[in-house]
Amino acid sequence: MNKGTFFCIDAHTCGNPVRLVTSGHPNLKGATMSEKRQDFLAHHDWIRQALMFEPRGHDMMSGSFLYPPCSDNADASILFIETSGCLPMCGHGTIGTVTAGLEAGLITPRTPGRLTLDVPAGQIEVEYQQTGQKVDWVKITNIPSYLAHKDATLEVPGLGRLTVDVAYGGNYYVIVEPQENFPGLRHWRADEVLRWSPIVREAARKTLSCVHPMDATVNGISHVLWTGDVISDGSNGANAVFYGDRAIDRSPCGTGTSARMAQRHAKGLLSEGETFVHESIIGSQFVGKVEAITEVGPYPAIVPSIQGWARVTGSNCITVDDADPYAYGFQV
Ligand code: PYC
Repeated sequence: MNKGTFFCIDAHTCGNPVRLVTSGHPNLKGATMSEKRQDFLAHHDWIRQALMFEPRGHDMMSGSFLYPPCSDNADASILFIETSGCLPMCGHGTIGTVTAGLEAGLITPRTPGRLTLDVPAGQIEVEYQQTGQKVDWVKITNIPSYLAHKDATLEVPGLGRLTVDVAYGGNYYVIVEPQENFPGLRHWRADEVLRWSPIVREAARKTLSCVHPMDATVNGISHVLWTGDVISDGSNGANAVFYGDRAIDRSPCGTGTSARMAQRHAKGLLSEGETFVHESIIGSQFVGKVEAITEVGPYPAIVPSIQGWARVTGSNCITVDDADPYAYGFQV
């Protein structure tokens, strides 16, 4: 039986995939995107599994659905999907969704060049530049980001002791700077990042609790951000962000860049108004900036922005049929 047919626009943001699903949206219960995210995970998660996992997707696949705004002041809402679940916020996903959505005429801004978007983590502001049909760049003013744990010690089985920070930028990140048991990003191969990241994440989850002070459904360390030497001109920092079970972000990671700016600001390494050009494992760049200082519950926080670009690579029509033993995907 055909369970669903999904039209999609495929794009990438600075190298990382974004699959904007343009049909087959489930009706989601809830007044906010946080509530709708919970409803999607409880009742419609098969759609994510079918569209993100192999054979229709792959380890790095991520995507989104556009929904009508939840708030009176917003233009639209985004639900993020990826191999690990539905992220509260995704920076590269937003840049790709806005680019593909505007170019296809699926988003109608009330003010040209600006959007207000509801996402599960809260509300974000977007600025963009469009030349003809093409979107040149997208800048997100992200939700407030903060340092949750500073200089925590982890005993990582097989690797040894690591000193790490944990910061929130829409998801919770363990941030690992070069040190005795980690020589730095450019001294490790990608397969070493893939090998150690789940072990580091598990060690961090065991000892470092993270619950968002304003929304307890946003909790738990989901990503590991390794840092190291830059390879691209103009970069102030480099990262490899691990997410899901075996993915390294090809983009510089919007929520990861926000988390790293919050970490650096809290440690006195980045000031209000300063920019921070962050590069990915492949050298692609986002321009980050500390836009303002704020608070998240008891935590001093920043309002970060991230600017990057996306390109549409094509469109496809995906069918999910129960008769296919791999209708809901698999992971190896
Ligand atoms: O850009 O925020 C991001 C992101 C999260 C996971 C992969 N990319």
